[in-house]
Amino acid sequence: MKPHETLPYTELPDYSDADRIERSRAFYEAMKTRRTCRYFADDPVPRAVIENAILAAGTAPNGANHQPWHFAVIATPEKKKALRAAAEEEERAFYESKAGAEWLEALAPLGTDADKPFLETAPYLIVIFGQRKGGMNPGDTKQNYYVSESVGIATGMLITALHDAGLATLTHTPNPMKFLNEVCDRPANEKPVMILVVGKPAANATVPAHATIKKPLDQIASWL
Ligand code: IYR
Repeated sequence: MKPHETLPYTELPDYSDADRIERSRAFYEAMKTRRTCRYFADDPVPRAVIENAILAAGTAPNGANHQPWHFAVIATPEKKKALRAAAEEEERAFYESKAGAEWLEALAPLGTDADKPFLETAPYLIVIFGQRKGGMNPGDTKQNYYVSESVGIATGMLITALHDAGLATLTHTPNPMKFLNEVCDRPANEKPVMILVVGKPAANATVPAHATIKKPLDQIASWL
């Protein structure tokens, strides 16, 4: 390593091997209950939960620690309505022509269509942007690196934090998403990556059976 300013590594708990196995098993059990949700209750959720989850997402590993992300939290009925109208317009074009037969066939077991009522029902829509430029400090115009990887990891951590707080999420990606810059008042050099719909599931919420089938370990991992 080259000389650089350092601090001691974070103190991690010195678990026994048995504890590590048990904790990792319990964490898997907890994560296994996460489901993408398309039916939300309109119950309010404290803003502090969202703030803490975003802070957790902001600890994600990322390119050169430039932290190339922005989380625009939409919580007002007016903004949700505007976002829904714009998203549904894109979705209608997608389902009517852009998707194509193969894509529509892949989506059939999920039952999705262009109607997105949850965009107005759920208490929060977190619009996640990747910043191509920005560096670490406000006003910086430095190049950012590995933006999609960094934002993808942060989004995974955000979803995990919200699941841990007992909230349901939906990763929603209308296509194209450029309209989100205007709705969220973000500069043109930021790229909308996805909308994370957040809230409690509706009392009668269902999930597609298709989505509950997960690949077994021997299909997703190899040991060399
Ligand atoms: N964005 C559309 C279509 C869609 C695409 C995929 I790939 C999905 O896994 C789910 C939906 C929509 O939200 O309906």
